[in-house]
Amino acid sequence: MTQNKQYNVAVVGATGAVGQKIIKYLEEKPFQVNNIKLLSSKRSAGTKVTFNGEDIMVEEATSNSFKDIDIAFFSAGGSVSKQLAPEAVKSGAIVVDNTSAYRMDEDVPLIVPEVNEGDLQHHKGIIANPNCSTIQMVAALKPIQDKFGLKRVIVSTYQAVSGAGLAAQNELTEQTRQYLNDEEMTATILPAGSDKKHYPIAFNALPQIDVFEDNGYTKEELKMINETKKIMHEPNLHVAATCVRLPVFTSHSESVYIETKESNVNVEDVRKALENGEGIIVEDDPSTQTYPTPLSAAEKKEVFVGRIRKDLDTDNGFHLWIVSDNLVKGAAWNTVQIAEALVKNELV
Ligand code: L14
Repeated sequence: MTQNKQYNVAVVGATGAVGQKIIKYLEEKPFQVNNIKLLSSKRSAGTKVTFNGEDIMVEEATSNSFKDIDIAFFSAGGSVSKQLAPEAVKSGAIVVDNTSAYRMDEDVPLIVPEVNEGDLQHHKGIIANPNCSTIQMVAALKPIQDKFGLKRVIVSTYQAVSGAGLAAQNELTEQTRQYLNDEEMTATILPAGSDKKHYPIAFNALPQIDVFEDNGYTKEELKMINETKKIMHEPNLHVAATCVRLPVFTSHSESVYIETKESNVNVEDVRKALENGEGIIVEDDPSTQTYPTPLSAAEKKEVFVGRIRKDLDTDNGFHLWIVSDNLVKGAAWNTVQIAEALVKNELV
């Protein structure tokens, strides 16, 4: 019986913000962990991390790290995944990868369990965790797609700095201090992915996350566009995205405009579909000023939806405000949920 089976797991990037959260969610026992191996770059190797109250030494990840590992979580950047995920698969592990390295590969299922758990059946060793902004949006759109179909999605994001790592968080803190002390702000990190030019994020809004492509979209925007179509099995869905960084530490927010395939859908139908959606919490009551915010969603596993309203001009158009913790549902929790689904479906 799968329930009694124990699994050997490895976490690559164990000292990072997402790796730490993966370890925390594994302690909640989504399945039985027999042995846990904590791996990192050479730089962080030798530090100790606790798992279930026990101190575990973090080791440098190499191609030999994955013997006897059943599930390997990768969250140490795209180049580490490119180099070591195939090695882990060769050793017999199933990889759940939290980077963008394999997401659009045809052979790699891109999974949000509430949306397309079935795609796990076709895995060939590597499973990809989608981009944080994509995850929370498709989780909220799924119950609407199921009930009314989807024709078009236009999203603008309001993204936290934590997605760009600890250095970006420290930069926001330091720039805030500088600004309030009338000092010049030093900017060296954001917009992340860009090595040419940097802008302060404190008291600002940056319409660039990741680098620009030739068509004028940023990579983050194209990730949202392409990943959404893949996860929702809608190659012809019209999707447009504008991704913006805000001086917020945790949780991404999204203003999302959708058009359903069905017409004559009313706002109560959409609200009901969302209320019944898996992993979705509706927080929406203008009479009490109830809606989710980045602070209210932080550290929670669910995706929060508010401001549900009908477009005033387009019959099948609706507007939503979708908020979720980008390091939790957007990264660590979705990754652990994928492993849980692998176990449940006896695919590991
Ligand atoms: O594609 O800078 O998983 O906030 C998610 C976080 C890309 C960068 C991904 C950020 C990353 C993004």
